[in-house]
Amino acid sequence: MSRKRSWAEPYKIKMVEPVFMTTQVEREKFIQEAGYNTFLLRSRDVYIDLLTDSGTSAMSDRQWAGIMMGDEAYAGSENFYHLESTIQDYYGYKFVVPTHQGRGAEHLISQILIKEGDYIPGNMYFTTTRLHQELAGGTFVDVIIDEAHDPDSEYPFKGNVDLNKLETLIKEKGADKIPYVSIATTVNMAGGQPISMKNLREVRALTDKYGIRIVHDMTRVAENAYMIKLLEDGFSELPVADIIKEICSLTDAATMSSKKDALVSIGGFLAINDEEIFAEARNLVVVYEGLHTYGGMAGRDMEALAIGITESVQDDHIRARVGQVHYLGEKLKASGIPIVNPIGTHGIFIDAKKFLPHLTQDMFPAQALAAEIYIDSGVRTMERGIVSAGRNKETGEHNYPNLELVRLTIPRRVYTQAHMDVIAESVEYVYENRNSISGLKMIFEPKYLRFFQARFEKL
Ligand code: PLI
Repeated sequence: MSRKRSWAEPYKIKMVEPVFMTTQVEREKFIQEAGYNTFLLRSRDVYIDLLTDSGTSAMSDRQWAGIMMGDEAYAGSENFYHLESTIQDYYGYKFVVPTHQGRGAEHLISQILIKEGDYIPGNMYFTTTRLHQELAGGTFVDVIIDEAHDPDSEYPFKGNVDLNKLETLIKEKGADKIPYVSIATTVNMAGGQPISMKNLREVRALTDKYGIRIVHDMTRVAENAYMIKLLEDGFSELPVADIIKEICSLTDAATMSSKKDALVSIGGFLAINDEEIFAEARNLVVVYEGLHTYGGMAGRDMEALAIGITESVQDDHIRARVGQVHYLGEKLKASGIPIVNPIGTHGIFIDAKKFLPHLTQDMFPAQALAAEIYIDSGVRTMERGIVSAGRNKETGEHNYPNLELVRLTIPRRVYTQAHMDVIAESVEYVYENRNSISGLKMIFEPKYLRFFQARFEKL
């Protein structure tokens, strides 16, 4: 008999943060006051917070010790040099510009590389990434494989680029109109789906042929690397850290939201191999973020980030992180809840179209379902569907994405298996009572990234 060992956490708990329990009657009032938008709830009114895995990880004792080593000099902080060498060592990029978080890096690279009228192909959009591309005058073009838009497709690498779509676009628009291809590891909006190394190598070969750069959104690169190790031929014996290094080596620059993979509450960076682009970014960062040796982060935060990066690439860590997500996903699948398949790496994505077939997409089914789950149990999730997709830049109409999802995002190293069980019980209960859930009407819509602040009323 082979020895079985489950994914249990490679750490023990040293400090806890109490949370408050609320009643269903209170939660009905809170969500109504929040305009049925889980982003507008107060966190003290939330029991288990699955809004996001961004900035919500538990830091290690090493990271907290690093916080005490903050060198808060305005210029030339020791922590910056530690962070810079850590990024060079683990990710292999040559130059580093720190930013306050991921979208700060997206802003810089978009302003530097994109001209009015350009096209930016990518493996599905991400909200802030696409907005910065548009604000710089570009148009995002989705070149992900069709399987990524199908929640039932079991294809293991739904983050892959459709090379035909990409080459057709290059031929149609001309390589000079495409400043770079935007590649995310993993693809958040598709359900946390990885890209394969084979596909990334092919994208590299194709972009080399036309002289086009690849900008890597490396926000969850360790999770992507782990899925390559699990699923792709030839990688099972390699450490995750080596796979990460190879992924990065196939790209020219990277934007990072350190608030995810890298286990810190705040921070990000732009990493670049081209010295001229680096020089421009290093100049522009002082306009929008802060001096080039802190870019909007405190010295102590850069120290925690440098340590977080080294922890995030360890096989034991990433196995437990993804293991917990899969534990919840398997439980929900076993009770017949429609979720995106295969199970992703940072959360479970419920298919709200299938969960609530009596609601049309303009009744905001995922938004309504997130509100119902909160009312039932105080578990906070978020919408990733028509509200997140925003409006078409030209026509002003809603974008109608095929994926209408509720994301149950799991913070890293924060919740226990018992929390996962409670979450599953709540979703199962709401599913049993799904026929009584009504749709929503949008009554307030902000201009940018509307999902954060939009307000709704029950129909
Ligand atoms: O939230 P930022 O500005 O640090 O990073 C923006 C960002 C860029 N790329 C990807 C793939 C993200 O997931 C991302 C932020 N994601 C959030 C906040 C989330 O809840 O998924």
